[in-house]
Amino acid sequence: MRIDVLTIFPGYFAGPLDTSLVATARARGAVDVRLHDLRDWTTDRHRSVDDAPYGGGAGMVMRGDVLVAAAESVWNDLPPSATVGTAAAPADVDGAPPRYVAGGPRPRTVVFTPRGRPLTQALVRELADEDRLVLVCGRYEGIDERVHELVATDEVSLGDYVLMGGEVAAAAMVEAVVRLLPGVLGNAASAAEESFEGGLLEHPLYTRPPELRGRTVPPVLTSGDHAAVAAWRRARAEERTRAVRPDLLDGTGGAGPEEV
Ligand code: JCH
Repeated sequence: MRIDVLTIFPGYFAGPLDTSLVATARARGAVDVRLHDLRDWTTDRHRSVDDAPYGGGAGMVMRGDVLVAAAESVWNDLPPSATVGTAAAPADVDGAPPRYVAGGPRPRTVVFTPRGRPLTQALVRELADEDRLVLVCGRYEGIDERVHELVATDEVSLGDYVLMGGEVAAAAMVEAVVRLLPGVLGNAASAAEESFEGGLLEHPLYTRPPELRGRTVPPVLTSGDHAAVAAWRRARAEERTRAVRPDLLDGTGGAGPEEV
């Protein structure tokens, strides 16, 4: 899978992409993650990616022209020079390969926003089946609405709280998607994924030492009785889910967003 990330802070991703399983997956070629600096598509001396909101109000808005040009470049594997400063859709070049334009059919392109559909394991599974993903990270007070209309195929929220930009949400999505790619994790993790598919929270985990600050390990886990272990784990998972996430059991999907 190829994942392109559009951001004004490509350096933000240095840690998440170069650490642990994501780094291993990249090194093995299971995923090709490419970072793009949105300022490469700016047209002015100051390389501005934001401007004041029409209608007034506090804060700044990410410019739609910069984001559309960046998306068209990345979708079509073209350098910034090919799309920068194009307010209208570029004219068709005869004999040119098929090209993606804003508003038309395009690769799966996620724009992060607190107004988006919440990121769930079901969406992660769906995205992990794509050949490529484009992740768009805004900043400031948000992105020009026309980018949501013309560039986004998916508007996604990390949860019902307000971040300062889309980068943390994009890093979370990369981790969640990459761990599902073929060959990235072993069978143990596949099993863990199935257990979430059952709609319950994870059961408690224990490892050595057998006693920690006076607290021992539940004897069933060292009994060697696999059926008893499975029953104990299911009971604890149900108990925990009922206590902290009853919405996962009642099928309503949880509370709606507040103030976003
Ligand atoms: C973002 C902001 C106040 C946006 C700018 C771009 C995603 N789940 C989730 N929380 N926050 C985000 C997110 C994603 C992209 C951007 N901001 C800051 C600040 C807003 O309205 C109240 C909207 C936040």
